[in-house]
Amino acid sequence: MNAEELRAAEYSELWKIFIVMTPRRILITSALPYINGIKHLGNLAGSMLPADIYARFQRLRGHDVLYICATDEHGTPAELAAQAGNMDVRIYCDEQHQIQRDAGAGFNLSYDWFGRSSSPENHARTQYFARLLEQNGLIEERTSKQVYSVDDGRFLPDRYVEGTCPDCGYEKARGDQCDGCGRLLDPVELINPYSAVSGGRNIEIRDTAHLFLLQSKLQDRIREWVNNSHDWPQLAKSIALKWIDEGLRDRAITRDLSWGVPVLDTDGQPRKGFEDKVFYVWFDAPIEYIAATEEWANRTDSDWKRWWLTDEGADDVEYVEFMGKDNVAFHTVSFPVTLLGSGKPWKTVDRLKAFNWVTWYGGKFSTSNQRGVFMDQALDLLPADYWRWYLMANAPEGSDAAFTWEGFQASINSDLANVLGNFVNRITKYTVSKFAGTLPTSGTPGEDEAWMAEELKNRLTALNEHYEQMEFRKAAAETRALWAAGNEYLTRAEPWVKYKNDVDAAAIGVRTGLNLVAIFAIIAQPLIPETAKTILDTLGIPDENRAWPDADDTNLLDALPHNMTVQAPPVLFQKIEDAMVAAWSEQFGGSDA
Ligand code: B3M
Ligand code: ZN
Repeated sequence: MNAEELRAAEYSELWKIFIVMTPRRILITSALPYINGIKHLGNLAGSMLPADIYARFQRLRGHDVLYICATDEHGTPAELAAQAGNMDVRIYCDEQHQIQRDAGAGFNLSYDWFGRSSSPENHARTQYFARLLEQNGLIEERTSKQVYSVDDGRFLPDRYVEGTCPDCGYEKARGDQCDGCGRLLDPVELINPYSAVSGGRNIEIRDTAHLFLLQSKLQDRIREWVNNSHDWPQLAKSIALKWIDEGLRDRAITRDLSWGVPVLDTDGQPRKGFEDKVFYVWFDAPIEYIAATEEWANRTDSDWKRWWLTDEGADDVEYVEFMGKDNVAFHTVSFPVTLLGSGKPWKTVDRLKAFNWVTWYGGKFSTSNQRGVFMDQALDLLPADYWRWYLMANAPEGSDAAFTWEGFQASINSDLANVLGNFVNRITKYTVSKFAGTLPTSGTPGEDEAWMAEELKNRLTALNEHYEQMEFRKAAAETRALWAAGNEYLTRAEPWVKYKNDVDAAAIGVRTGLNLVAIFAIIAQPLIPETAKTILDTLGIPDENRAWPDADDTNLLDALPHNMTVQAPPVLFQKIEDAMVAAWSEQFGGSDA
């Protein structure tokens, strides 16, 4: 046996932290980011980041996880952004997809697949659902009134038209929504409408045909389905029921656009009267959750049906969705109508985690006004772990949460640099200097170790519960509390004081401390994966011994192989100085911006 094999063998003897159980199968999706432009930290905190953390936690627990996301590429935002940049929309999407993919990788988002809603798979799957829904009498062609621009020679759907909001009088309301009061609009409601493309005010309201999804017919079915979902957090359920109580309205699922999924007949030819129309982006976007899984399966020789069709093995899948609160209605009403209305055994969401907003000092993130930090900029300032930690410690769960540089600075300097960083450095450096870098074997556990073991058991149990409940703010707080308990333990055990008279008494403190370093890094993996890896690599802990610890394991504080060699990691966290905060406030907006 070489040294490494020997090490691994000792662990399997000593570190019995694997949970023996039948793995759960957990399908995770986070809302698909729009293609038009890189996302800001608020978008990240309200969908992709918590989904990643939950995926990492469940993988470390030994479960079978599939985490799927994609760019949402159709609709007017994509067309308009491409036009503004004088680009072909497909090339624009290719570029933007790559940018978002790179940003996701930079933040260590552990997607199993990051797809594209413009994929052939999604085109085909969207046709499939439209066909079934029509066969089942849930799609109907209706004539509807649309805004037509004589100057542009075209209809102006959604954001193609702007004008004055009929409700609040805001003069730059978009056709689909007013940014002044937040109300959802129908373009024909706008007062003094003008074309967002040409500015032309030569506007008429014309009749044209569209496909309508008859959501009203599924009202009872959807209510029953929502009522039967016991695992939805409060925010999601209340939003869903509010929509259902207001009565589900039939809605147009096609648009007068060229970029999107074309409306085809059963023979695959353009449907008559729909040659210049495509499906509405909110119809095909959620279908991409399924289609992205197909994209993944096609490229990895995997089986996607066992994740999505309950008669093909998906009956034991737990499906969890993450999103901002503005997306909840689409996921609790519209998408379920598509799935249930198809009449096929598609998997529907089991647990839905919705988030409030991250604000920028209480206001809005804004690219044009230079307020707020976007994903690519953040990584130019500091490593991903700093942002991941602060965004989750301050997650917008019970209410909106403000990003402030001052809060960020305090959280990083206190939680990461002082509480975790110092603990790791103190104990590893001490081992190197006083115990020749070897984990000491002498000494027996006493009162202090019993206290620590009890803390560990209780806090780990609580931490598991917070993660299972998808309470990320509480999970971060509990993680920090566990690190803080480690510091408290060292204050009680005082190995550096005892060393002078009783090396064995110091040894037990150091051994316990080193085991805590390993456990603290292991449980930090979902939140700050890079730093956790640095710590575990320096300790030389094999990958297979980095799984989530079992709170009931009584051997946790003496799991590391005796006599293993230990090094001190480099400084783990750089403190954020006042001067940095001042410079960043200047650059990105801050308290007095
Ligand atoms: N792209 C909206 C958003 O980014 C939308 C989500 C689609 S999820 C299927 O907020
Ligand atoms: Zn308004």
